[in-house]
Amino acid sequence: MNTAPDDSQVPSAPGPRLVLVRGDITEQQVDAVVNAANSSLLGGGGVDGAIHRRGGPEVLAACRELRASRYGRGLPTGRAVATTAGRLPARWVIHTVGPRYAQDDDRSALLASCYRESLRVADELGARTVAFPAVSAGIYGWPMADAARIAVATVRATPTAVEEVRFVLFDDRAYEAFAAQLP
Ligand code: AR6
Repeated sequence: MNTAPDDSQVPSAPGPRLVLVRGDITEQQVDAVVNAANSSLLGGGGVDGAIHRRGGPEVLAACRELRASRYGRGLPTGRAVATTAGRLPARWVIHTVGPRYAQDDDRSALLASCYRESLRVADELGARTVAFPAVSAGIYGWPMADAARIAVATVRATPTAVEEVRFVLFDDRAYEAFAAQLP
């Protein structure tokens, strides 16, 4: 009799529960909130501006420290790094730098990397609940339907101990684009 283990019977990790919320990411009570940052880590508009405004000076101070210690040339596109969440109702902010959309250059691997790297950092922190915005789909111009497809597919394909991934969508258009990716 063949007693070799049957891979098909090894229970595989179920992966995080995917939740959609229409709202403001700075109001989410989660372990980690992901920021759609830029390489400078020094703030900007959109989600980045809202996170720094609501998180307060502690977040900026932590970002400046990262610039001084590890990212003098800026955080590369597709990477992620964590700081305190300051006054946000979360424990950490995970800053990731999405690619700018370019019609003549396929940068989707970099956008996927933002989600994968953010989950890797979340795992290092021990975060169990993580809120993501639609990275790159605002000021960086990524078409929303494609941004949603990459976000959901990448989170589904990434092994992680995170139990809940919450996509926090600011408007109906974003919410519907993400909803179209879920059963
Ligand atoms: N909560 C949830 N989603 C939001 C919020 C919020 N408070 N505010 C905006 N959105 P963006 P990007 C949505 O522009 O495209 C900054 O200047 C927004 O409607 O924040 O990655 C950085 O410093 C859109 O659907 O991020 C960079 O320079 C999505 O979040 C650059 O913008 C992402 O929009 C990054 O651009």
